[in-house]
Amino acid sequence: MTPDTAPLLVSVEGGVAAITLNRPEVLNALTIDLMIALRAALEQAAAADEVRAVLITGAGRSFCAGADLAAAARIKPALKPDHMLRDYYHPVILLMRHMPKPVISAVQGSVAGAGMSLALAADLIIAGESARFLQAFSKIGLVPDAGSSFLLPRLVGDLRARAMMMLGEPVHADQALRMGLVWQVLPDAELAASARALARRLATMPTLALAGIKHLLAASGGHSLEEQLELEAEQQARSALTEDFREGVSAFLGKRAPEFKGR
Ligand code: T3D
Repeated sequence: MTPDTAPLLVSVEGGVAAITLNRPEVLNALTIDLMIALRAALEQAAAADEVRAVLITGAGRSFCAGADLAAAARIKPALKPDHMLRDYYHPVILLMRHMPKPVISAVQGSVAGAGMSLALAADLIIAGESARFLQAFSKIGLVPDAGSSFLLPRLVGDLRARAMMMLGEPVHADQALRMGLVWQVLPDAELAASARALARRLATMPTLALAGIKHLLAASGGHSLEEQLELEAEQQARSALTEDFREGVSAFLGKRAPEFKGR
């Protein structure tokens, strides 16, 4: 396998780990090999000090068409879907949600099935105008998986999530923006450069504060107001001890731009 034919491409530059799903001939459909490589890339990005933001993209005309149905048909019944999900998908989704660094997904074309779950697991989703979000599961007699039934209603509300999941109709980029499913929609030609710029910007920010925001938001859904106030107070106490907080205040008082180090 040459680097160009690897199912996943990874590079690190300017504090950003850029991870590209690279099976464009099948719209980056997800195989076990790809999921293993994706998990490893995310684990490395989470552990590396020089990485302060992660960008996930898909090569070719689409971000991802979900699980590779041809590969799944070949390996069944050797590997049951629940084992497949637990062993290969869940670790990836959990890493994206919980790693103490911002994760962006930049999507175009079809964003379907577990590919949509993958996009939704990012902290920020930006889309090219060609993007079409498809809860493809019901079309083939499956239920949403890899986190879609958790993440989607929290983004767009219960009714819209139900409609997307039950009807399995595509939601186009402009509608996705109106629904609060994506942060930004851009012309496809500008997507890659804008996504890199956004990732680089996040990589210069106070990384521990961004990690704290992820932590707070992950907890808020299951907390009472009292519990969340307490967690905010604990988190703020930790944030106030960081080098970046000292730098932020010093830069503000010195009327200069801050230089955050992620510490
Ligand atoms: O058991 C388990 O694995 C459990 C886990 C399940 C998680 C899931 O993700 S379930 C949902 C799986 N995904 C789908 O059902 C979507 C299937 N794909 C489509 O419906 C369409 O391809 C799209 C609407 C996404 C895009 O349509 P279009 O017209 O733009 O492209 P296309 O011509 O259909 O696809 C291009 C090629 O990619 C084509 O190959 P070919 O004919 O040129 O050789 C097509 O077969 C291939 N492809 C697309 N999606 C998949 C795929 N190959 C394997 N698996 C796919 N999911």
